[in-house]
Amino acid sequence: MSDRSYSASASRGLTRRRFVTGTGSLLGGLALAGHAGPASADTPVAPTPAGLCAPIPDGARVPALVVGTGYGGSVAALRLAQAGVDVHMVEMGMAWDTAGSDGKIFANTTRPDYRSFWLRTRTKQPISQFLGYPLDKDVPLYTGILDAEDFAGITVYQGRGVGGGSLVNGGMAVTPRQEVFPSLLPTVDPAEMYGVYYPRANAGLGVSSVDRTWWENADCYQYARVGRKHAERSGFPFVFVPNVYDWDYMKQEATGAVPKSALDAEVIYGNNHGKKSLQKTYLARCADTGRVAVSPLHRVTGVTPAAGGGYTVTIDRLDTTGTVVETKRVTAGRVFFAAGSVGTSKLLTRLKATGALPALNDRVGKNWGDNGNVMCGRANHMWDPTGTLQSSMPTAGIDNWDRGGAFAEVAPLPTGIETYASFYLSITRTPHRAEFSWNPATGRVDLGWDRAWKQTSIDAAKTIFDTINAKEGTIYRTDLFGAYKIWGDHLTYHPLGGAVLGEATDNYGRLYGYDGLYVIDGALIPGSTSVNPFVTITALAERNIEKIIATDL
Ligand code: FAE
Repeated sequence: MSDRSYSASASRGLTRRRFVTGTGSLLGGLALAGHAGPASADTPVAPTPAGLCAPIPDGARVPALVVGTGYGGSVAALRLAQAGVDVHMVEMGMAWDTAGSDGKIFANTTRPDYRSFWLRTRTKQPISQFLGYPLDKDVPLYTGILDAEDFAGITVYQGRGVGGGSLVNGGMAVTPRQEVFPSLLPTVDPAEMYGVYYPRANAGLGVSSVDRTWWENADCYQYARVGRKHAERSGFPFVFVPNVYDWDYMKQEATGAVPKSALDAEVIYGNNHGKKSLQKTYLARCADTGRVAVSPLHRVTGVTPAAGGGYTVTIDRLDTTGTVVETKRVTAGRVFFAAGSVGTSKLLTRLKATGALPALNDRVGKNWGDNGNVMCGRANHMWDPTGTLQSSMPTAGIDNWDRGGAFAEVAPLPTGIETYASFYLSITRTPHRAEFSWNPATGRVDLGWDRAWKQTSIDAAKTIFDTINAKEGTIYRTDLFGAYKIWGDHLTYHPLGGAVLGEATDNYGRLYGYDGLYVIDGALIPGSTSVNPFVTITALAERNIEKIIATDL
């Protein structure tokens, strides 16, 4: 077993009217029935610090406006505020500070309900079938936490709400190996990233590693130990990876001392406990500065130069059915695009094409990739059970990047029953990159992805799993993504690129064509991080905002 260099290097209560959002990876919920309705009376569960969730008034003027509250946006807001700049963050999703009728803020992965999906009337779970049963079901239309955004050939899963992807992701906090980094971001100095910004990001995110002694004996990681045994018997490096989950909390979950979250299959629709999502780390620190305010359920639709300097930003306020109930216009001295790779790319592509920001260059909307994501399951023998209790927080991966172009996350399949299945999300090396384009006929931005491109990723993943199957005498599961379908090749959890560093922007995220407009999220990274991306997104944002504060403000 090896650690290679996947090592990592604030959780605090938030006060009145603030967000508490929980936190999450992979699995598609395995629900077969039933859903709760919206709470009849809202119960405030998490207090919010005065002024943090404070909707921006129409006509306001702000020095800095951040579009989106995910990793890039939270880093930008914190560092600007610490430098003395007042910041307003605009977030299309909800604050996630109010419990439903079940007393919980977030729905369970195995029981999706109205809270689970962004403006859908039927769930679209990443794993759509199990043992021949279709899993999707009708839900009420609601501004839920997970967006399954459909483009031609690919569904892009994204978090919606204050905290962005940190609300729904698996918390795997992976720093790429330094020798791989130059192929990911060729214009960025690896020495400064590994010496300064990765450590800063890991510290800011509260990243830590599981206690190995506990892990070796914990029932909830039996699936991971089976994953290790199979990887090592086939000669693949099995690497432990850090996470942002609070391991002490998980230990207490295992003993029954506290309410369960990771050990109750919570993840892709939020974690009610345990995970250090951005609300508990960067955004909590934003609140402490007293200089950051957030408008939840507000969506930025326009940015254009203002007559008197700065930018006019058009913002729609939404209700929980997604209906626009008000349109506001505010003026911002500087605008930071942090709406996620897809959100930022869509906005910029449309604003360039429709004449709001015509001087953006031709690289806007280009060089977008899926981080080579592909999923699969393997059917183990009856003597290799993976356990009825599985922690939803992954702790390890199989690294075959150098030889086969694949890094496979050993993922849980927390169904509550013994499935004899091993499940994996592979991140693969793939040359395919797509473009966003404005479609005047539909008034939408399209993404030119071809499903057939995933074959490269499948071939890379097979370098690991064909080998393991041959060694173990096992086969692939064919019941998770459709009838007799082995590969989950229809989706990505890791959208990256579309406004790439050194292409649409300079080497620090300043958009070419406009002073005072910046990109500071996953859109900057050209399609791959070789591992799970949020630590790299955070570290790059730390690097860029430091330069911007030093030179532009
Ligand atoms: P992101 O976190 O997506 O934040 C963008 C925010 O902008 C969102 O809150 C949007 O709602 C908001 N927004 C978008 N458009 C607008 C608009 N027009 N106006 C206002 N607000 C807007 O961006 N990564 C890992 O490293 N480890 C994992 O274990 C992992 N597991 C994942 C599991 C799932 C199910 C998913 C979906 C993702 C996972 N990821 C994981 C990916 C990770 O969450 C993602 O790369 C980051 O969240 C991207 O960070 P950004 O700052 O780019």
